[in-house]
Amino acid sequence: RYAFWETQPVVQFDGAGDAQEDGPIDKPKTVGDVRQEPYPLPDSFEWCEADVCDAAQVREVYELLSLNYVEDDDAMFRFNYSREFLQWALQPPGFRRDWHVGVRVKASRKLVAFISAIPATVVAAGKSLPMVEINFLCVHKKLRSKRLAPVMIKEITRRVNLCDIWQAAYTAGVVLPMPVAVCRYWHRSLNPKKLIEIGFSSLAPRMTMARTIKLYKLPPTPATAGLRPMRPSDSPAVAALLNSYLARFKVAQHFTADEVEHWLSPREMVVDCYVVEAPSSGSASTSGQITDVVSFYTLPSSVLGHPEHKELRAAYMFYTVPGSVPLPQLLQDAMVLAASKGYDVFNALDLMENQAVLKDLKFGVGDGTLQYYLYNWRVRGVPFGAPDVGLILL
Ligand code: YNC
Ligand code: MG
Repeated sequence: RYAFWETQPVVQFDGAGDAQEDGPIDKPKTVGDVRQEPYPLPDSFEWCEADVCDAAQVREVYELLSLNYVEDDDAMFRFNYSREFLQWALQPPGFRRDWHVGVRVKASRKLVAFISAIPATVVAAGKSLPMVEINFLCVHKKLRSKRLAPVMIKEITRRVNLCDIWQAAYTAGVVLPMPVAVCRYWHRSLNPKKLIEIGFSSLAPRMTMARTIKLYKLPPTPATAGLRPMRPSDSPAVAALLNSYLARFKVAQHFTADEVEHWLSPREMVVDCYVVEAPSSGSASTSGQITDVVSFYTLPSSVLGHPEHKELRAAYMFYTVPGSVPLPQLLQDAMVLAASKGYDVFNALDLMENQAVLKDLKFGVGDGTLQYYLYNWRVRGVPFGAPDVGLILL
């Protein structure tokens, strides 16, 4: 039973409406129909906006998340998004500060909960829609199971609806009504010794540490000739390449050149992006034809209660388009670059074309699944398979 989710415009598990056309689940509304006042919070709490440009405020969000956000099932690791990462993740083109919603304790001013929305164009089964992506929903551990999350979800929905946006995409490790797709994380050891020491992985039967280290050893430099960091001036060419690639998936994001510049221009310890540029006779200041893109983002986890190791340094595969180079080589090059920068593990979902190549690249499947959801949009034929997904949320 889902006391809250059964009241929301999402596809329910009972299968009602299976035969209907793709489209909104709620009856059409206008901005004028939207409630003007914020939803009420329990008496001792109040809403706030988090200005993540402000060093003190982004630190508050950082601290809330670093102590209370997503952990693995055994509570050994907890995501530790950096402040620079949060500033990047929350401020793409068209972001709104009133979509960075916090809850404070009135008396102490302490930030105890957070939820965010950012604008994005999402294409679902051929229909392109202005949506938001919801992320970083977090309630302080001491305030769990008090039904604060449903109020926060209703409040952010209200604020998004006031901007005439009626659909959203989100992912979660929990199963809710009703996934449009289910993906799995795969993990590729870069520093197997540390991963075994912190209990992230274990020594395989009949394997020694020395043999394990040798098994995962990568070449010192990428194999792809001409692979170079993406530059902001590549954004229009990368956007064209990326959008034409993403068009083959049933659920995908669509990017403007400005969005590509934001999401893929390299940022130290936040996002790395490399491109292959076809040799051209043009001048050096303008980019020629971009044929391939590979990117990853940086999301460390805190190692909980380990005497020696405090942090697991993880790279997560981000938008990647194979062109002149096959996907396995591009991915391997990304891993080579990540290994040389000191990451411990390279993670990838089994979405897009990854499923077919992960095993050969020595990835192992993780436990748990990542569910993809759409709010107020029905799509026939769901759940889609992971290879139908061309959307990566942070
Ligand atoms: C979750 N992750 O089922 P029912 S992912 C959505 N996403 O409702 P309470 C969730 N709903 O079953 P707690 C959820 N987890 O009665 C739980 N729920 O229908 C549902 N964890 O609320 C749950 N971050 O406040 C139940 O639970 C109801 O105190 C119970 O708070 C939940 O960011 C939470 O995993 C997750 O901080 C905040 O456990 C808390 O437990 C926590 O009593 C650790 O809530 C961190 C964590 C979630 C990461 C994420 C995506 C969130 C998507 C939210 C949905 C957006 C809908 C679209 C809105 C815009 C629409 C437009 C236009
Ligand atoms: Mg609660």
